[in-house]
Amino acid sequence: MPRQHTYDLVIAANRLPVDRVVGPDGSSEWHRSPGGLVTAMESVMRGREGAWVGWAGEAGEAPAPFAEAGMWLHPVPLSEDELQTYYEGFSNDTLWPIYHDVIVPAHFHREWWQDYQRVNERFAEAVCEVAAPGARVWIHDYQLQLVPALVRRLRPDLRIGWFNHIPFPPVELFAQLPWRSQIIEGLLGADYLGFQRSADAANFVRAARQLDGRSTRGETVTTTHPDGRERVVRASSVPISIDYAGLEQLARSPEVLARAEQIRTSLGDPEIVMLGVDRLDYTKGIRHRLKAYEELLSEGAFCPPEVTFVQVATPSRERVEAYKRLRTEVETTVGRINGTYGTLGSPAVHYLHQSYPREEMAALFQVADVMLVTPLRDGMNLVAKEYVTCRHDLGGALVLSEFTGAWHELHQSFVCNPHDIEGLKQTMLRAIETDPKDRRRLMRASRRRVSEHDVQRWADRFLDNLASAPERPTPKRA
Ligand code: ADQ
Repeated sequence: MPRQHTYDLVIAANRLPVDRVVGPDGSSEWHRSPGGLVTAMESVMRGREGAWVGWAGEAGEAPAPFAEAGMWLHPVPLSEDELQTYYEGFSNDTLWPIYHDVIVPAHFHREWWQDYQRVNERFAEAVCEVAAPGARVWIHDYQLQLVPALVRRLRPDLRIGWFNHIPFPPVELFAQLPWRSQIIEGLLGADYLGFQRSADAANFVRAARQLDGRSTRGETVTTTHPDGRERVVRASSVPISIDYAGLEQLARSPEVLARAEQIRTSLGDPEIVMLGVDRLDYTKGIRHRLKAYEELLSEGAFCPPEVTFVQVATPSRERVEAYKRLRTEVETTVGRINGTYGTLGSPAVHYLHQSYPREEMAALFQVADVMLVTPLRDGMNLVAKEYVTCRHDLGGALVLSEFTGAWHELHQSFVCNPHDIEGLKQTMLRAIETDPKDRRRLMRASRRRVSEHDVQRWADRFLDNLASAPERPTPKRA
């Protein structure tokens, strides 16, 4: 792609969508990185010429901008200190807990906040550098909440949207943040704010009204400039999705089907395979899931090798204390369950603390008779959508927490409240025992929902809303 100075569509996200991989001969190349946002945005940028502003994944000086995967990638530098303060600190140890129901306590440090501001300024400057006059800017997630207002100050000609991948907390929790007003002000620099659920959008609007005295009406918040001019910002829900067609096709490929058979055989051909796939994060409800499974084993509801449980837990935020503790706890529990209920060659839990290619994930999904998606709080949860997409055979059953964004779309699943261990156990058993005909009906309905609301539709809706904000977009004719 030829180098251009500016672009009509600019994405800003904490991370660039690539990782540097160094070969044995010392040469390095960029590979597409794993993760929810990257999976989603890749299909959005396909066929569009745009720039992506983000951190390249290595502390220190940033590499020079480069073209990759049909995009102009513009790296933003982060120092080792800033990684600890802006990213692991303020983003993941202050905002992340507050935005996820304070499942673990949030930590407040003024130095973290200072670096969060400084890094947001750096991102805003980088955005302005690559944005063409009147360009659309799409800012992602909780790490960059000050960027909308900072960009507007530098470049009032730009159309600015922000999308929150995680929940937006109820006002009572958001109120704990010492810098809540600055964050509201940062976000209100946008023309349009997109959230996963309408409850998240409503939480933001309420926070702007109750904590910051802004005037609000329905989905809109009015901001008043010092010179008296008014601007209206719209906040609404646009639930993210996945590349349904692409993943479906992958899941039907002979290689993936063969690999699924192989996995089942290597698990010892159990009658029931249960599966969990998550970043190793305390929001995902892994401990609750293991507890329910352990109790079912101790009650003799089922036993290995007829039933087995595979838990894939992607390494995540390994330097943050709460994540270190979680890992120890999960691994101790897995050890205890296997020590008590496993037999030679048949562990009760197969625990994999690793990342896998998409093909392997698609094969695993096909092996899973029961998919356990039991977060205590999750903005959306793409795993739930990926699972049903891979089940073109209409087999399997999805156990889904009501505290995920996904549940608001996939009602036709086995709903659970992961805090209710007894209820979770019953739901797991129900998912196993339900008549396959009924399970197929549920699976068909969930698949239809995801196929009709894929990632392309999400992106189109976001960009339509951005274009028409602050008004509601005119619905497109079918
Ligand atoms: P995450 O919290 O990372 O995303 P999720 O939506 O489940 O959660 O996305 C995880 C992605 O990583 C999925 O595509 C999954 O297949 C993949 N993945 C997980 N484990 C893997 C492994 N071991 N190997 C390879 N791939 C693996 C955040 C929010 C979510 C929101 C997304 C997108 O927390 O609520 O759904 O962004 O908006």
